[in-house]
Amino acid sequence: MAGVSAPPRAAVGVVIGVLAAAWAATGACAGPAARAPSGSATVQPATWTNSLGMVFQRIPPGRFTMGGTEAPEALARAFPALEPRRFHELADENPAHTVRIQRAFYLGRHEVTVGQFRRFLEASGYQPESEADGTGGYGYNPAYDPATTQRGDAFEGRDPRYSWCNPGFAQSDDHPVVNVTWNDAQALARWLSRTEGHHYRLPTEAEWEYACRAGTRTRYPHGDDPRGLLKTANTFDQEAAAFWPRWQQHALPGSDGHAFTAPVGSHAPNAFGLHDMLGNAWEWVSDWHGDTYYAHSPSSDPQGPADGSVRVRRGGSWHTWAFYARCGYRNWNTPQTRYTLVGMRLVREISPAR
Ligand SMILES: [Ca+2]
Ligand SMILES: [Ca+2]
Repeated sequence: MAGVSAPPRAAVGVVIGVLAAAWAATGACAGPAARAPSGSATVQPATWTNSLGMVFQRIPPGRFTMGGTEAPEALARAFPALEPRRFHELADENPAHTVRIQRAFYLGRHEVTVGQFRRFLEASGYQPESEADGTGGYGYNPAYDPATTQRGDAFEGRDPRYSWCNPGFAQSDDHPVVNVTWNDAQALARWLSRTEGHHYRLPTEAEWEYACRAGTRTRYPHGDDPRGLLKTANTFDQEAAAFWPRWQQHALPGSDGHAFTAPVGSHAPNAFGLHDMLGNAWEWVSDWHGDTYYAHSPSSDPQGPADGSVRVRRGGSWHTWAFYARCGYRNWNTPQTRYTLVGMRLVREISPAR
C-alpha cells in the first residue's frame, strides 16, 4: 500500500510560489506558562478544561453507521473535476457497518494547538521526534520547486528548519500544531495522564468517525454539498488555490477565510460541539490501518487491527480537497511521520465509576 512515508496518500501537487508567508522559526517557539485546570471530572460536566487549557466535550455513547462509500457515479456527479479512478480507490471505506460506542468519553473540542503543545514541551522536557532524530519536518517555502525533487512532494522537507513550531507559514498559539508524529501524540497523552491522573489517549478510528458524524450520515456533518465546507471547515479553497494555482480546479468555489491553518474554532461546531473535525489539520487516531478491517471488525468499540505498519489519520486539512475531507475518508502514515498537514486531538476517558 502506498502512502507509508511522509507525503499524503492523496495526490500532492507542485508548489508555484507566490505571496510568501515567510516566517521565522523562533517566533512561535516561546510563549506563556500553562493555565490552571478548571472544571471537575467527578460530575461529568458537558465540557471540561485540562491543565494545558484544552477544552473537552462530553461525547455520549451511541450507535452509528461507519464507513461505506457511494456509487462512483454519484461521486463523479459531485466531484466532476476528479479522475474516475479516484472513486474506485476507496475500498478500505467499505463495507458500511454498525458500530456501538459503549461509553461516554471526553474529546477535545479543538485540535491540539501550538500553544498547548509548547506548554507540554516546557513542562515535560519531551523532545518532539522531528527534533530528536535531527531530520526535522516539512514546510511551505514559496521558492521550493517540487519538480526538482525525486518525490515531487508539495512541501519542502524533511528539513531541520521545519518542526512543530515552524511549518513554513505563520501560526499563532491558537492554531493547530502540525509536524507532530503519532509517537509525539502518545508522549503528550502519557504525560497528561501521569500529571493529571486522568487517562488520556488518541481516539480510536471509530470514536473519531462517530464524533465527526455527530448523528449524521452524509458526506459531511452539514450535508452532501462540498460547498458547505466553506462555512464549516478550513479546506482547499480559493485562498489556498492562490498559492497552488495548479490545483485551482479542485479548490472550492469560494473562501473559507484561510489559505493555511486557521485558529482552532474559526468555524461552527458540529452537533457534538466539536470544531474542525474536518479540515484545518489531519488528526492522528490510535488504530493501525487495515485495508479490509471493516469486513470483520467487532461491532462494539473496535480498536483497529492488532498490528500494522501505518497509523490512521482522519478528517483532511487546510490543504485537502473536499473529496478527501469527507467524514468516512481514511488515510495513514507511519507513526514517525511528521508533516505540514498533520496534527491531533485527544480523548480523556471518563471513569465508569463516576
Ligand atoms: Ca482554506
Ligand atoms: Ca481537523
